[in-house]
Amino acid sequence: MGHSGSRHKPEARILLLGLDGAGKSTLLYKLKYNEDFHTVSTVGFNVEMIESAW
Ligand SMILES: Nc1nc2c(ncn2[C@@H]2O[C@H](COP(=O)(O)OP(=O)(O)OP(=O)(O)O)[C@@H](O)[C@H]2O)c(=O)[nH]1
Ligand SMILES: [Mg+2]
Repeated sequence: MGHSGSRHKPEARILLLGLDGAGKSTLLYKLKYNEDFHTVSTVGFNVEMIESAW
């Protein structure tokens, strides 16, 4: 819900699919925190919400 005058921001749900060790988690946390993370192999899956300034 937005108050009058606020612009609706489009939302997207993105699935990132790749082989083990392809760099999916690295890319996800780079996009979210703009930092290089030391990752460990993901058990299950990672879900993050990212808000862009666009
Ligand atoms: N050279 C290089 N290494 C990368 C790049 N992206 C990630 N890596 C390295 O690749 C390794 C695996 O990265 P992850 O992000 O954990 O890969 P993942 O796809 O999430 O792996 P799983 O969780 O096992 O499926 C890590 O050691 C990263 O530092 C890249 O662009 N270039
Ligand atoms: Mg991973």
